[in-house]
Amino acid sequence: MALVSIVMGSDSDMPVMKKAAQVLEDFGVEYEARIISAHREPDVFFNYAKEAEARGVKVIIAGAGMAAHLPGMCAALFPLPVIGIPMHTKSLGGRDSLYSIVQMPPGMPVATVGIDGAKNAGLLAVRMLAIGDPALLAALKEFADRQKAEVEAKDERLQETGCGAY
Ligand code: RP5
Repeated sequence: MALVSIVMGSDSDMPVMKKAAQVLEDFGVEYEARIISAHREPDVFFNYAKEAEARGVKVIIAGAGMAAHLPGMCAALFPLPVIGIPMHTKSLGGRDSLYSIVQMPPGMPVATVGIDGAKNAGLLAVRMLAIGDPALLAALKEFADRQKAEVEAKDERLQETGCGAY
């Protein structure tokens, strides 16, 4: 049963969105991935978002670009957390997507990550699920320890080689 639903407005969003999927796979979190456009197929979108809770979904990760209404409309129809990912765009550099997603009206929250921030969206979903899952919480702590070790290793290398090696 999918605990997280990843939804995107277009297959053109996939190169970014698959980074969220990768995080969920790394943590062993079951997920589903869908391409559903709130604008181009509103009826399909409505049914998807309305039925997600009954299917057992706990968190929706929604990515969209331009006039990016998909995450906000997910929040309107799905009562549990929605994480929005603004896609980078050619015309406005993703500011259009960011502003569309982040400026939700009071009472209807979307947890918005940075432009193309799919990795953080995946990690935020894992953190939400870890509230009630001690094994997932332990895995998150191990992940943080590994990240720390990677930075320390980079600094050690810098101390050995100096800046010229970069
Ligand atoms: C949005 O419009 C999608 O999320 C995508 O980021 C953007 C462009 O879609 P395509 O024209 O590439 O299908 O709905």
